[in-house]
Amino acid sequence: MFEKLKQKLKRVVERVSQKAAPEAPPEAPPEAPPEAPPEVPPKAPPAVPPPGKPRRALRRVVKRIIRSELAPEDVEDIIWELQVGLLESDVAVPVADHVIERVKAGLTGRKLGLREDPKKLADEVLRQAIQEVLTTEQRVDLLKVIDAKRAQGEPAVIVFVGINGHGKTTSIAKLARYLMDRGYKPVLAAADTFRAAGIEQLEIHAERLGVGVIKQKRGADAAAVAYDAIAHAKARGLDVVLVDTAGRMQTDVNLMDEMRKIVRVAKPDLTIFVGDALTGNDVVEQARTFDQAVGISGSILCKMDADARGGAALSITQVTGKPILFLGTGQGYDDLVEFKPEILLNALFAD
Ligand SMILES: Nc1nc2c(ncn2[C@@H]2O[C@H](COP(=O)(O)OP(=O)(O)O)[C@@H](O)[C@H]2O)c(=O)[nH]1
Ligand SMILES: [Mg+2]
Repeated sequence: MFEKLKQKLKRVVERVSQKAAPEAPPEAPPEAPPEAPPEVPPKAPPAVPPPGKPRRALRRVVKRIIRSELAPEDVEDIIWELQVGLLESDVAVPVADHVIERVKAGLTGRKLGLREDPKKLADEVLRQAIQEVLTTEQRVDLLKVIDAKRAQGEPAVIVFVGINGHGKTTSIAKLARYLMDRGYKPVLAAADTFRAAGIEQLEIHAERLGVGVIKQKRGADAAAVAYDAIAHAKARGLDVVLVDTAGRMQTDVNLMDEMRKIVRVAKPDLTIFVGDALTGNDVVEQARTFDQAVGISGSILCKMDADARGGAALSITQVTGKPILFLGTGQGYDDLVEFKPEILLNALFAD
């Protein structure tokens, strides 16, 4: 998972260690005279870090660091590499900025103790910054929500929204399995009435899982299907209604109107955005659009098994302010992982 971002972060950690290395390389040139122009201007970094230059600048600062602490301009240099790394890994600009601010604050003025390992310091500062990005004020405990409804004798209603092909139907099937494994009784609502294949796909999953599915004809009113499913769940004493919906593009006004209507009628306890991690920054924009239209409670990020860059996972929480609930890690029913920031952190910082 996240090989590229992992490599970038590793390099940043190495840079910090180099800067803070206890001995200067013997071939280090003398310190530049004060009138010499700075090689890495702090305000306007070059579009691409020139090879060689940062290294020379780095050697010069090494001496300073041995005596003192990481000065803002030294940090600036490290940060530049981190910024490029984050953006190349599809981390959204405001999120990259946030991580960078935290790393800057964490590194600037840090004095390394004699026994302190610079690698550890860099690791710790980066980890903390990323952990912050992945932590939201709002928390969602899916099972608690369902239990609370069950205590009232009502089914919990969960509506899934997101673009076609990104993993909604598959995630619903996985979640049905997850809930059944924990003793809950779900029913599926085929409210993706836009495509006949959408209904059939859900039916196939339902049959394999041994769970009920409520459907109408293709083109039927999606909100009516959700309504039927809720009535069915109440009548049968089922615990959870998982409502599949149509996708299309998030810019589609009709789609957003349809989602609003479903939400108005079904009054979901949770509205979960399902996104495809492979689409990078796009998925973040989609989550924001759905959140603005219907208000999402959190996200499921699919195809993490194939996600080489990892930016989406870092961005989506920060941009929407809503937690990631699960990660989709494959096409099987059991390929659903409860999200914890540690999962990403460990994947990113594993050796
Ligand atoms: N590798 C992988 N494929 C996934 C994952 N989630 C969904 N898919 C695949 O993505 C495709 C589209 O998924 P689907 O659930 O139909 O998306 P929907 O249109 O949003 O309902 C299917 O081929 C799924 O098997 C995942 O976590 N990993
Ligand atoms: Mg679908």
